[in-house]
Amino acid sequence: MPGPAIRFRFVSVCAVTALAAVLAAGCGGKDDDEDKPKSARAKGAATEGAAAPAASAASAAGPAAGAMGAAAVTGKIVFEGAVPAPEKFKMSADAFCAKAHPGDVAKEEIVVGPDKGLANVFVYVKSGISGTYPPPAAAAVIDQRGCTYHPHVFGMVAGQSLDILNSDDTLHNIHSLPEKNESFNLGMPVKGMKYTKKFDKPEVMIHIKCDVHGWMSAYCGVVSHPFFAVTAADGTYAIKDLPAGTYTIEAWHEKLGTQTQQVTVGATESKPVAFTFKAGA
Ligand SMILES: [Cu+2]
Repeated sequence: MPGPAIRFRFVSVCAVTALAAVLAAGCGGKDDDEDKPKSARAKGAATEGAAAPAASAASAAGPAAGAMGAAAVTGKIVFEGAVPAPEKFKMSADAFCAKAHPGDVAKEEIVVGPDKGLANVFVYVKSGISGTYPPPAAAAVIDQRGCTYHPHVFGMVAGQSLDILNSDDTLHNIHSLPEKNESFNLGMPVKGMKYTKKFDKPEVMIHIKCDVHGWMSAYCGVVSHPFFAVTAADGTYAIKDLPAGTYTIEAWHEKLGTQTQQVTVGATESKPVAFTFKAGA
């Protein structure tokens, strides 16, 4: 597919964004995803779900479409040691937010559930995946609701749409702070507003914040394939539909850093990979 048409559309989007938003940081006309030709992505879409013989199909046309499989990596991530008391704050700076949360609010950072399960850990296959995976048609969603982000930590496939909602009757200004992707900075003054954005390149993690409410914070992991998960309140996660292979699994936590482990799974195997995080480690 020709590059110029894509670039023209990209520049137009930036121009519209600049008019609509306070600032369009990063709209500098960078080339759009040069290493993943559209033809390869289209090919991936056509064969997604099939047990494709990935490696042998690689040719001058580009990398082969990635296969979906029936293996899984699952586990529980725990916090070891005394759980630090969460920092507390008040939302009194904004009447709407204060009404939604009249008392002290605990910062959503180190969230430990029953049996020491650590929530909000982004777990993904860091290496070992071959082939290309087109982004899913369905958008990921982040909602500004009750003056917090829902979800607080989430994952996306590069190129997937992100629907940004404001469910609050107050102004939010959602501001992404990527290093490899285009930034956005969008004022959303009206309840029910929606923007749709994309991150085109893999990047773990992208911080998202609100310029109006300093306590609002979220993190988005963008990967080149669909093999990621976020731990639930009890610290458990599951990465499913993996092809057989040997993988490096990385677990990321916003305050506790990252850890990696290697795992090998057969075609229909499900293997546990557990991580333990400690404060100050
Ligand atoms: Cu806000």
